[in-house]
Amino acid sequence: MVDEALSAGAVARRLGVAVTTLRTWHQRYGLGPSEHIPGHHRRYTQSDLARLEIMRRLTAEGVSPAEAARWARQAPDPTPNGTGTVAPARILPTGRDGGGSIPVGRAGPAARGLARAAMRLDAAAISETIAHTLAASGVVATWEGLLRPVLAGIGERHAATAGLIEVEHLMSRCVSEALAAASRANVPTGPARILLSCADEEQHTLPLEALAAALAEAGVSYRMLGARVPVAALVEAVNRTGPAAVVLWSHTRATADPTQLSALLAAPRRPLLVLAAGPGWRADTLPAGVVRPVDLAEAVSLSAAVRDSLDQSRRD
Ligand code: B12
Repeated sequence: MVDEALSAGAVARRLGVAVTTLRTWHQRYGLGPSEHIPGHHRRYTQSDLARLEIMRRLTAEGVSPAEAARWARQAPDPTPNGTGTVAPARILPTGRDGGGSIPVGRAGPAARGLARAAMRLDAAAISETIAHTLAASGVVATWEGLLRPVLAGIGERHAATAGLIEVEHLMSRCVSEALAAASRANVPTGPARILLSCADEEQHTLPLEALAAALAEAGVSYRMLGARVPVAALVEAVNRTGPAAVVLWSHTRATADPTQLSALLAAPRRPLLVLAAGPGWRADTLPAGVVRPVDLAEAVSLSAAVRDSLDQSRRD
């Protein structure tokens, strides 16, 4: 028995999770090692491993850890006669995707297919799926139903395992390219009324790239400053171009300094609308007059509305 029992590190490697995750599953949900030899660290038996594999699979599919642990504890011992010995390969199938999967919650088959293509690092399949869905369903539906679930799933899996950085980078690149290639045919000529910018030091640009493509689809012209814009440069751009609205994206608390928003409100050519977009901003720290959209669709409709009201006031 001792020969077949495994250390926490070995189990973590087999499951593709961090040792700290195993520790949490042990302490919070009682899914710990059961082999105990006096004078040695506790070790995981094959039955423990089988239960942990159920835990890993269900949590990856979006089941809450508490619920997944309940199923894992109740599962019959899969080892012959409950002896705790079974070939690891039977418990842990591995494939060319490197093992494991990206949880996409209730998203549909296209998102599951995209998640699998991302795990295989199959750039051609990723790009084809995104381009096809953009053409068939438009930008907002593609973002909400396809891209957002897979991006969030990658983030979730990365947080649990500290892995998948290569998947995250390839996926980001493919999403950027596909959004940039979406049609700009509806964009009118003339001045861009909406200024899109990331907060200072903010590198998460994909949601703003989705907004740019969605505005183009809706016939609204925009100017995109992209990642990591220092506040002085942002104010300079506002004063030089006089946009009707500025959308400032912050994805994490670290980049959500509200003084960036105050600087926009104090700019000589103050925009009609300042939108603080993204999960970084805290509602209770936003300066008065700043609006926080709940999602992409709302950011598009607020931007379109302010563009219309500016055009109308110029005509009157
Ligand atoms: C792709 C990605 C990256 C890429 C970004 C590439 C690019 N060009 O954008 C790269 C590799 C550069 C990156 C870097 C980092 N990342 Co990153 N990243 C992600 C990932 C996987 C997806 C980001 C994304 O586009 N999300 C879009 C959707 C999925 O996000 P959402 O919050 O659900 O969005 C909803 C709302 O914001 C709302 N909404 C409200 N208003 C509006 C307005 C509009 C216009 C839209 C569209 C939506 C919207 O609707 C959205 C849904 O549509 C996330 C995981 C995640 N859950 O987001 C991690 C994540 C955001 N990253 C994280 C981290 C830690 C980092 C790094 C610090 C890593 C590092 N150690 O270097 C750096 C940060 C660098 C920096 N200073 O900015 C953490 C942040 C944790 C935290 N809360 O602080 C996350 C959550 C991953 C994780 N679970 O650990 N990352």
